[in-house]
Amino acid sequence: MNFVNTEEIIKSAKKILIISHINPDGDALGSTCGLYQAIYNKFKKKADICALTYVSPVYNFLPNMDKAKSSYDTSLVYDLVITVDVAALDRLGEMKILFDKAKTTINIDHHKTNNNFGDYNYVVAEASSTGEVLFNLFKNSDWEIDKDTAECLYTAILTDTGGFRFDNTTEDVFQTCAELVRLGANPNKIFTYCYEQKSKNYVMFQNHCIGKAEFLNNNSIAYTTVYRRDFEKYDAKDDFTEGLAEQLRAIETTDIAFVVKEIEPNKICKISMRSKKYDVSKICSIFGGGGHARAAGCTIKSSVENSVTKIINEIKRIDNEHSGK
Ligand SMILES: [Mn+2]
Repeated sequence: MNFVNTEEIIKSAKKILIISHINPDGDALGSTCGLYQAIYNKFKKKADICALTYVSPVYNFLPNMDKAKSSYDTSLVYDLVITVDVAALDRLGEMKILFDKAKTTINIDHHKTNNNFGDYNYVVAEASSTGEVLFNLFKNSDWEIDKDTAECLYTAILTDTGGFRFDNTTEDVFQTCAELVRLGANPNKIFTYCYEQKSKNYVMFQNHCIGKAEFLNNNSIAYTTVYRRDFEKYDAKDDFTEGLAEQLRAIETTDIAFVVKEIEPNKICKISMRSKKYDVSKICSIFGGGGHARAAGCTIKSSVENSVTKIINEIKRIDNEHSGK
């Protein structure tokens, strides 16, 4: 896969926009900033980049991150809009209007469910990350990967593989990252930026939530509840709950871990669920949610207490089916 079909389009486009999904993660931002740099190096052309809505300050270290806009002019019509790490168009949020109006669109992604919504599509489901897809596109098209681009792509791959731990951590990932390090990406520096810039409040909030975890079924089910008052106490941002379910899953006896997060008291809760062997996307789909087998989520319109009861009942029901009870 290479840019043979689209190089002329990128070259001739006067106004280019690079966007990713809302609430962008490391892959989304690393890919956005890396592609910006690569297009600049190749064509001496500055694209617009836009990142909505909650953008973690953790990624401020990325080259070109200072150029990312948090708002945009809806009257603009771009010659070319390139989406990176966008599985489906609804993931663009309000930025979809700019995609819809664009003269030409290019879709670069690695989600299996991507339905090739662009005029030109570079979707590689086997790739660990959009950063890895971009790396191969740049290599195969003889585009320069300078130090800044390498740092962006390395960040994308590092974060989407969970720090080289998830099952998408392939030999290709290490080959690619070895080359990115050769090109100037500093693994320790990037790791420190991505994973060791936590605020005191974040760590204390996570400890608080883990500290009140509950355990059921011989500790095979682990869960915790997070109320609005917990958020207020630690001045917690919405993403402070990230990683809580993984911490509970990491306990040796845990089969299923979940976190119930109060969104609106007595009305709406968000649930994130993790497992070691069960397909928790099935449990979440009962409540209108979904996701992957080992990581899924849903929203329940009820109080925290009722949500916990509903989920535990479903887990027990599925557990009984498994054991033939
Ligand atoms: Mn990704």
